[in-house]
Parts: sequence; structure tokens; C-alpha cells
Amino acid sequence: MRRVRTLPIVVLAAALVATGAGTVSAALGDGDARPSATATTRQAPVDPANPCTAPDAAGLRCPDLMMRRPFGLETDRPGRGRVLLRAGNSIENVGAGPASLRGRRVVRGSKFMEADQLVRRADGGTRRVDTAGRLEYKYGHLDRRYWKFHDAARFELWALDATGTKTTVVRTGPKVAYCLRDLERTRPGLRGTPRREVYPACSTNRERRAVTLGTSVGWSDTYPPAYPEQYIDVTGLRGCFAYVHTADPGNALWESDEGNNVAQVVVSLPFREGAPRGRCPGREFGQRYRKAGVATGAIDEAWYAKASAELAAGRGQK
Ligand SMILES: [Ca+2]
Ligand SMILES: [Ca+2]
Repeated sequence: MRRVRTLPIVVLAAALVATGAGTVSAALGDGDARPSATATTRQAPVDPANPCTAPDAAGLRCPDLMMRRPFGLETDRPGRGRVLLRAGNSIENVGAGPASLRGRRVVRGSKFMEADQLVRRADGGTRRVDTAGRLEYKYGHLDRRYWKFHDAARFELWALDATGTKTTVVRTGPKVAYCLRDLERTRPGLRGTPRREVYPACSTNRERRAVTLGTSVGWSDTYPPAYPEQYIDVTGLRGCFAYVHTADPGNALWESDEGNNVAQVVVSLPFREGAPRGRCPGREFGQRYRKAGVATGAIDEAWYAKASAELAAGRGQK
């Protein structure tokens, strides 16, 4: 039977986001050290159903998603007075095993699949775990549709008070579905990271009845600011805000650490690229994403080319 998550966990997670408690990655450097309990500044919400934190979790090689700090913020004016604030995001797996979902279509013709999580066991096998996750056949870059992880990430714009504390969500971004793939090996020194990608571009085959998504240890799925739906509509807003990215906001994927999935920057609106946060108070956290070519769009072209070549060669995810 498909498990339904309990409300208190969702409420607790939301409360932690609201208080800006996602400070794990702020305490870490940009090296390849795996997050440890001593690096955290708060206790992650405890879910008794999570096999990755259960008493027998030592037998599993669980994933751990982390969100890099929103990067490459830029204003986009598509017309009719609208103002979009774009940002890139990078969903990284810093755990001990791959973050992987196996979706299967249960309703013929549906654009959704129901997903189980494939958790690597210490003995080399795989444990299939029920989750609330879904895959969605969703429009993306290269003007194509892909099988993606629905609710893989969330973009939120929070109002800040005079002390820099988040008060209310004033806007959200349209994009929630992400591929989960091995695009960049961002932590080559992490134990257990494969040298070569294991999970290539997401499948574009509408007819598939099942598909497996994943991001390997030490790899990241990165989305440049220019990709479709990588924005929050900030039309008409003025003042101080937190631009927040959260990985796996609905907790559809079990992780060894559920408390390090949030990253944020502070922005002053109207947005100025030379002084993005102006004089606004408030903390920024999440490890910085450093890659040459963000501002020039060069990484966009590199990722387009990589995905395009994989799909042309028939190497998409199966
Ligand atoms: Ca995590
Ligand atoms: Ca999770």
C-alpha cells in the first residue's frame, strides 16, 4: 500500500524553513567532506518511517541531497510589464549511495508515474522502498519533454522583516520537476563517487511505461538560470526578500540527512545585478556554486550540448 506522509512532519519541515534553520551547508566548506552531525546547527526532523535513519540503516547506502546556493541571479523582462528573477540551482548528492527513483505508469496514457526509491545496500544489492514520489512527463530545455521527478525542488520568495527573519511566502516559482541525473561531478573526492556518469539525460520517450532516474554520489544535476521556468515572478515587488531553493520539499526521497536541503540568498527588489541584496538584512546559506561561464551563458551551452549528444546517441535513461 502506498504510504501517506503525516502532517506533523510536513508542518515541522515548513517551520524549519520559515525560521531559516537550513544552515548545514553554510557550516561546510567547498571541499568533499561528507556532512556530519557535528557540522549541523540544528536537529533534522525525525521521521520514524525513514529507512535511512532507522536502527538498521547501517546496512544501507543512502543518498543525501543538498541544494547549492541560488546562483547567477538575473532579471528577465518577457513583456507586458512582467519582471522575472531567474536563478540557477544545483541539486547535489553528498550521500553514501545513489539518489534513485524507479517510476512506473499505473494509468495508461497518464503523464505521471508512481515511483519507488531504489536504495543501495551495503552488500551491493538494492532495496526497493515505497515513497510518495511521482515522475512527470514535463517540458524542459532543448524544447523537449522529459520524464522528471515531480516536486524535486521548490523556489520560494519570502518577505523579510527588519531583522532579516523570514515572515511569509509571497511568491513561488513555477518549476517543481527536475530530471535527477549525473550532469556534473561536483565532488570528485567524495568516497564512493563514480568517475563516469551512471545516469545520463532523462528519457524523452512519451511511451515508456517505466523509467529510472538517479544522481550518483558526488554528482550534481545543475540548472542554469536561462533554462525554462528557472524563475520567480517578482513583478510589482519592492523591499527585502529571501530567495529560497529547497530540494525534495515533499520528502519523496529518503535521505540520510533531511535537514540540509535548503539554501537561500537575500535580494533587494527591484533587483540590481551589481548589488543584489542592497542593504537588506538576513543570512545567506548553502554552499556557493562556482563555475566559470554562468554569467556568459557558456555553461548553458555546455549542458545543452551534453544532453543533446546523449539523447542523439540513444543513451537516455531507461
Ligand atoms: Ca539532504
Ligand atoms: Ca528527502
